[in-house]
Amino acid sequence: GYDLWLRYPPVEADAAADYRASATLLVVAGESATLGVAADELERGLSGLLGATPERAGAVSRDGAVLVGRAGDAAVAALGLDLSGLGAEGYVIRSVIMDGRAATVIAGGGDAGALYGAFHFLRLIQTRQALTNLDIREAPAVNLRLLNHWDNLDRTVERGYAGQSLWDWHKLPDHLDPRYTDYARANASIGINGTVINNVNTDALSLTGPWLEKAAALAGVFRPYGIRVYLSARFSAPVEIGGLDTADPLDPRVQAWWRAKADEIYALIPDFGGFLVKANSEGQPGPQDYGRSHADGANMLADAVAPHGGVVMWRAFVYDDGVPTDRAMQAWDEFVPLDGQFRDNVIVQVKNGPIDFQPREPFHPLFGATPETPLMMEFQITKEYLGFATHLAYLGPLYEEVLDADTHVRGPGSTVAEVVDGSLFGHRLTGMAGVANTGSDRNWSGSQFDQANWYVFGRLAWDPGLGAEAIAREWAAMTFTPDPAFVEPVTAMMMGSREAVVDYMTPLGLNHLMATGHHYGPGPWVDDLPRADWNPTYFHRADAEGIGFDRTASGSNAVSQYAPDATARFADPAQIDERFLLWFHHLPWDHPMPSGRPLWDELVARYDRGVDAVGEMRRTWAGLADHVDARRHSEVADFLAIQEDEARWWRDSSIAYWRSLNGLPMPEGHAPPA
Ligand code: GCW
Repeated sequence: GYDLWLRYPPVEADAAADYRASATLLVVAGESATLGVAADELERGLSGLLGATPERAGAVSRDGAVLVGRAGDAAVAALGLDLSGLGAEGYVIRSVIMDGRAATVIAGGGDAGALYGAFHFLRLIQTRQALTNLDIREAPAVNLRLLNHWDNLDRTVERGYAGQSLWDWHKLPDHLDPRYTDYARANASIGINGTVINNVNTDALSLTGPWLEKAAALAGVFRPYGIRVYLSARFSAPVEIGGLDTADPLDPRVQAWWRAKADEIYALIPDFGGFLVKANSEGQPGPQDYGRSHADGANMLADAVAPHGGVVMWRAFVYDDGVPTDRAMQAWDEFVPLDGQFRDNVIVQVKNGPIDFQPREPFHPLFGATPETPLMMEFQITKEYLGFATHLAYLGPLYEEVLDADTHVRGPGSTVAEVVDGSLFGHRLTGMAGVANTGSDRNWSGSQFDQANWYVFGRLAWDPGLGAEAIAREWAAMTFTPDPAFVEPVTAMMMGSREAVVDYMTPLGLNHLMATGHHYGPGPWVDDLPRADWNPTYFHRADAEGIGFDRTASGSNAVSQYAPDATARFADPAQIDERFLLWFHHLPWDHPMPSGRPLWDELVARYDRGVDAVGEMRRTWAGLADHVDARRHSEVADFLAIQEDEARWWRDSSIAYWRSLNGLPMPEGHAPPA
């Protein structure tokens, strides 16, 4: 699994000849570190796929040349292609005639575009598409396409299920593990252009000289791949490492300290991206400790990095059990009043849903609620609440569901994707972050199929319109084999996998029912945690009469944080999409469902459906053994067996717990759980 989707095994003999005819020569139109790695990747990919390394040449001297370059390179400019509006990261791939010879040109607006184009060209072969009559034009939908690593300085990874941190801090900066280069290649291949290398629950030490040198060494490896390094910043660093007695953002000494710190960082890392900040959330320090607002805190850091072109990504994941309202409401309550108060180089980073990376949540009500403030999406790639690395859950449908959700803020069709790509309110600073699932495991992600979640995050950040299914198909073809006899059933299996997890863990809008702390396995009965808003009982509110969290006007009224049309839809149990039912409503156990069944029977049916779906996944995978090497096949098969056992564990223990409250018999025809 080490090679991810960049395996480049030989294409079938009958197809290879045609491909070879379209890749006889490799012509690099200019010189730069990035063009160098683009050419190396083309050479590596083409020689693997086609069994013949294309000759490198200075000019298109025969049919079938591949020319890679940037808009400004003479050989590219001479073609007179329309390369306007590509930006540095966009590219075109065109079949052209040069000096009477057939060639393919990969032309980037700038360096990164050329590299992305090279990966796209290889992907065409990896997914067995024709190389004739190419007319491809691509540019990314959002500017900041980042991984967020929750990696600690001791190499543990918060919510990481794939071994230790990739960053071997102890040996940095003197030893550069070749894996850093492979990490950069993988990210560049899916358009990721930045990485926040340290945890948002951060240690101020990461901003001290020795650690900055380590960060600079990583930045040096990533730079040719178009990837910038960012750091999580601890708000109280001026006190902890700066010798000040305050971190008050309005104190001139604090402001000066951060400006000097930014200067120090930029001297080491000239293209440093900026800071990510978790403040006044789950015990982290922040501006509110000094009676200041999130805007005061963010702006102070923004002013420090602005002279260098840096940004501040300020997280909106805030909640506090001292606040009497519903936990789902707090971010909106704190940030909407600050709309318009942030500097131009601040972007507020919002989790996809209002609670915390659950198997299913409605979209976060902040999306669309801050016309003056750009918001970036934060998805979780690592599966904290979806069974870690042992449960197979392809997250493409989750990401797509959120991006396609309609906020209704500017009438129907005002999707979350349009908030995030800046088009709804005309923002130029845009972004999407994914909490990484990478680690030192040989297969990077802790399981073969979790690689797909890294992949789909990058692809959707590049183009939210690509579609989770098309991306699954692409990934399966590249990672295993393009044989449709494999790709089709695996794609279907992947596409249903997240819904299976929802069904056996948290059906019908239930959420946050996982066991304490680690969040693995069921714990809906837990009600004795030190903070009320951590208890599963806080979230499901089940009793003898009914189940669900009333977030309508008769309850917390969190539903009012959405735009009126969305609110109307969510607030009415007859109109609401039943996938969100118990998120917004507390209903009697006999509430009639669209299926005609009472709620209790429907709930049990969903648990069953989830367990059955995992059984079906096991059977599908077992039937595909001939298409996959034994090592990867058996690893996936083992994990699916674990998943099936644990899906039953979730179902049976959840049903037993609900019955202890409602005293209801099992629905007709259903045996009591084991
Ligand atoms: O999902 C929760 C996790 C914490 C995490 C926090 C956050 C980094 O359980 O481990 O801390 O969210 O996103 O800040």
